[in-house]
Amino acid sequence: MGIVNTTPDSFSDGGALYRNGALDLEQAFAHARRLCEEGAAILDIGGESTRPGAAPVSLQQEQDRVLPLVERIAAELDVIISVDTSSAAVIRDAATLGAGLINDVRALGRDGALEAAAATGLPVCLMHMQGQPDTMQAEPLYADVVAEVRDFLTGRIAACVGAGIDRQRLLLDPGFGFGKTVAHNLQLLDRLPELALEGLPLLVGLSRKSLIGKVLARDAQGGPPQGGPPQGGPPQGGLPRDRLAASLALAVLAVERGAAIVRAHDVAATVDALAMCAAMREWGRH
Ligand code: YH5
Repeated sequence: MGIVNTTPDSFSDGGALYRNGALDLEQAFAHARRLCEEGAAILDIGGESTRPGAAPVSLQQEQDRVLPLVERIAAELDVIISVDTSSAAVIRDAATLGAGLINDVRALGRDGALEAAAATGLPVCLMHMQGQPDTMQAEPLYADVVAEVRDFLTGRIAACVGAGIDRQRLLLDPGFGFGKTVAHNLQLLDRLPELALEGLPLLVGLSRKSLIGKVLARDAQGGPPQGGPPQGGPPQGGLPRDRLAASLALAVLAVERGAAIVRAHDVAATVDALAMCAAMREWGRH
């Protein structure tokens, strides 16, 4: 799953898709096409920044960013379109325009989202998050992170099924970096197989995330990093573009533990890494 982030504050690649403060549809589409050429089977289109400390966007802004791009990709590229949204209106409109998957970091928890998703008949990725994006990294706290994520996902599966969404249409995601310390993230990754509830496919998003910067200790002070990125300053733990090698390591570790879908910025490199995982899996069958 290749990431097409359309938010101007995304320090990973979103900013590059902007011209004169407005999303450049041509640039965004060119980026999407490149990710397809690099081997993405799914493109994840997001218009709300959910990185730690991010400010909320208006519905109108999100619609303006996401919907034209969904329409254009559906018309021109042979790829599954995932829409990274929590909004009922965006879920409905994106489905009408050709989206094939709903990816919600709030697991359809917002008003009307459950009903909107059910009405589309599309598959849904349910992700765990503790808290809200603006404050979630302040003080993540769990008695048992794996048990809490599992209980949350169990509850959201029940809510989806209750709203008429087919069980077999659900995907699960532990939500790496969403209200989690490095230790929480590593424990979730290590025990990923325990999260494949009811045998549902697991999606993981680890690409370029802050846990990498923290583990690699590329912060300016060289000391053990604390908290989230300073407001307006460079992200803690080195530039996200320096996180490719570590992102690939995490993708391989996740697939080894059963992840079915890897959400990634660097599609070509990730496809190569996962091709080696696939070759090893084939070998093991003989
Ligand atoms: C995810 O894990 N993540 S948006 C912070 C970064 C780098 C990247 C500090 N949407 C997920 O990609 N959807 C996002 O560096 C997602 N799973 C699913 N299903 C955050 C993101 C990012 C944040």
